[in-house]
Amino acid sequence: MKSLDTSSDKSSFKFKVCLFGPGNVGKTSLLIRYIKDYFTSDLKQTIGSNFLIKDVEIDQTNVRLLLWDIGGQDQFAKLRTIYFKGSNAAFGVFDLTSPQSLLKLPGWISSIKKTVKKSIPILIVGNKNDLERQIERSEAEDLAKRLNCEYLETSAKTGENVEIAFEKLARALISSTVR
Ligand SMILES: Nc1nc2c(ncn2[C@@H]2O[C@H](COP(=O)(O)OP(=O)(O)OP(=O)(O)O)[C@@H](O)[C@H]2O)c(=O)[nH]1
Ligand SMILES: [Mg+2]
Repeated sequence: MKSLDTSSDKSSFKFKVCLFGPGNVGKTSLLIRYIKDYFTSDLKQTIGSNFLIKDVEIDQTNVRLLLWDIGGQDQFAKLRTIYFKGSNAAFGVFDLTSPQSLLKLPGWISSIKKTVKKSIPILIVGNKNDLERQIERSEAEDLAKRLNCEYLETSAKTGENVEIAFEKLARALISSTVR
């Protein structure tokens, strides 16, 4: 799901990105912060999935991100592979105050790899860094490295690193396409 538009001066890319990770870690909140630039503490859990679009310009390149937000509760597990199909990149989220949530990421990643069948950029984000952390940064970094993923820490509440995270993934997508 990517295309190169040569009719304009600028190249235009379209990428499917799936967000993944357990329930309550802040996937929807990160998207709301990124796309609408606000935060609310009384968000409902995602039922099934949401789909949002963000157009960004990265180094004079227009990029359209098709962002799929999947409900992390176990009851939606069967739907997941449908959403993973055709993804050009994946954005994994865990909650820095919940060690449990970090431990669930390897399972999600192997399911993505099985479904997508090719190597795609995967970014892991430790979210809620405005709260008191229960996971050492080095522990999360080590896991990300072992899984071959980039790692960043964010807060959907304060907005820290949110735009940077999505743009990091967009850059990785552009360079993996242009290469
Ligand atoms: N303090 C703080 N709270 C956050 C942050 N991000 C999300 N939350 C809160 O955590 C709760 C869950 O956030 P959601 O964005 O719904 O989490 P989700 O990963 O989409 O959950 P599912 O849809 O069930 O998979 C909500 O009450 C949010 O307000 C953050 O960065 N800091
Ligand atoms: Mg959600």
